[in-house]
Amino acid sequence: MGIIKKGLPDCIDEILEAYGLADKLSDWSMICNGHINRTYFTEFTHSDGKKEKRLLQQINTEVFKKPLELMENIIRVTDYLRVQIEAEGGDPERETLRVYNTCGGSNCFIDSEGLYWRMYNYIDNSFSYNSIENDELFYRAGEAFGKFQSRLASFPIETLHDTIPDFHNTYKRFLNLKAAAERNAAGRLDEVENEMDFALKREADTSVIAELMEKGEIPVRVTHNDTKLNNIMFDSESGKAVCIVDLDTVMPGSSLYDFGDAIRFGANTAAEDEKDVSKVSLDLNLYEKYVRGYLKSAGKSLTEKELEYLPFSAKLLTFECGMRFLTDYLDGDVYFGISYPEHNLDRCRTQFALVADIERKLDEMIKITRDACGSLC
Ligand code: GN1
Ligand code: MG
Repeated sequence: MGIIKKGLPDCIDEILEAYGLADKLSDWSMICNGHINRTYFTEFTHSDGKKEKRLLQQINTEVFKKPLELMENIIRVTDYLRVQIEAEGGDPERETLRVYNTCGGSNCFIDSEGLYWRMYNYIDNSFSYNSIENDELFYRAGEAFGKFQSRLASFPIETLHDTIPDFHNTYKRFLNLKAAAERNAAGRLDEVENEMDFALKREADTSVIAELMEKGEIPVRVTHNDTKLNNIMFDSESGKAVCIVDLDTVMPGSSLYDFGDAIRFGANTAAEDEKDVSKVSLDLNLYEKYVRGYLKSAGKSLTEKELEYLPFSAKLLTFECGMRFLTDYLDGDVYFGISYPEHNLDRCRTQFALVADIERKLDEMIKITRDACGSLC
């Protein structure tokens, strides 16, 4: 087939061969979503004329150092979800991810350059959002991540690998930031004096959730760990949330990580990398929508302690993400993809501005959460 492959990975023919799809590629495009992996939409035309759409993704092994364990986690969790979705009368091909095997039966393919590739089902007639277009949307996002959590409430967690240890251990992230400041590898420390001050003043917050977990005061759960709004696919026709994607960081963790990170991204009145921090604030109305949606589907599976710490988790996860962007800025942008030299610094500043606004609004967030918990009973 005469499809133009310029822009596709160099090893594309090798990859397609491995999946039994050589010479069948009839369409493709790059999907620019996320700061870590390389993702392509691909369409294949089989010899009987049938078309099949798949997602092709290169796993970033700089970030995901244990790609095989990561794939095992994804397969275990999606297999488990598939059974639940079927039992609920849903369509597992649309409501969760499916990992395709290579012809040799592997769940990913390592090309001759040593790069790791995998293929997923493509959730057709669906789309994701990078910002909230109406409040109802964020209610549905809360419901979707709540459902993800509650469907996995009885999952045998001991079968999951800890693929990135301490991923949301905010205290460790704080120590990493201090170490990056000491190294000053990119020579940028002078520029970030205010941001460093902001971070150092909040050291005490950083160990709160980690300590609750260590003491067993909140349970270890299967968590997504990257609950950005754009990791939910919505149905193009009904507008309903259909599928949670980007399962790379599915690991044992705390429900508070997933709740806090979703608020960080979705309830911010500005984009994650907004340059004008005066546009950044925590939208209390959106916060309430998410809480209500989330509690509707996950509320009954959460403990009192988890419920109590929901508002704080929004602050902590926002702070953590800001510290990670600042660390990467100090290190010379070695982790997150960037579009311009100050990108990580701008991202850090929006996160810290949001933390400051959450601090101002924490009492109101606590009240909203209590009221929503009250209407749950
Ligand atoms: C990264 O690539 P993406 O957008 O899915 C990061 C998350 C951050 C997020 C910030 C594995 O996720 O932890 O919260 O950027 N993923 C990893 O936008 O580090
Ligand atoms: Mg991600």
